[in-house]
Amino acid sequence: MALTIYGIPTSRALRILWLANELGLDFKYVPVDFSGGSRQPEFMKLNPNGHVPVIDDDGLILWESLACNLYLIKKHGGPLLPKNLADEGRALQWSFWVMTEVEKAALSLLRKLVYPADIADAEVAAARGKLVPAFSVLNGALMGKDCLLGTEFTIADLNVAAVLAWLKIVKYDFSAIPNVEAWLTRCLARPAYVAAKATK
Ligand SMILES: N[C@@H](CCC(=O)N[C@@H](CS)C(=O)NCC(=O)O)C(=O)O
Repeated sequence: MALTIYGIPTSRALRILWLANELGLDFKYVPVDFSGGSRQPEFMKLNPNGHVPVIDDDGLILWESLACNLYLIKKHGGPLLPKNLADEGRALQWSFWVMTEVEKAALSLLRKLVYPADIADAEVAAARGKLVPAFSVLNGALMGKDCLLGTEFTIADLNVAAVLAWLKIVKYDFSAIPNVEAWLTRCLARPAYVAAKATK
């Protein structure tokens, strides 16, 4: 078995499981949770940061979920691979964008839902304040387009949608950004995503 994915579908491993399904990869799934499992000494030999996900691809150990996805798409190619260098640049841009402009704020809203006592209302307000301008950028980028790089669903869409999926869980109000809402609904209806969520 060439590829092993460590993590669980309720963690950021979901993004990698989603891509592996899109690519039709044969992989081994090792469920490591984030409430202790990722801090076990054996696992920390794979990722000294103590986080999931991790992949082991024929002996190459990688962590950082979106880096794993950018590696896997480049290795395996297929319809989700950007078609030229400019589009590859755009895919990198959107992947870094979602990590830096969206992920932390989205996680605050998700954590407020799951651990309400741990997250102050001020943090939630700050998170919402950060998301509004970021989503205005995304909504503009999706104006008149089915997908971030044009008409085809690519790794750019997968990496961004995988982060925004958390906001579906918290029932974030997307009504002011209809392009984002429609695009996200399409992305999350993909069979590979639905199957990834059910990984056992
Ligand atoms: N930037 C990293 C973040 C990894 C991360 O924080 N993973 C969480 C689960 S989604 C985790 O392992 N938390 C448990 C811990 O840090 O002990 C990535 O995208 O892979």
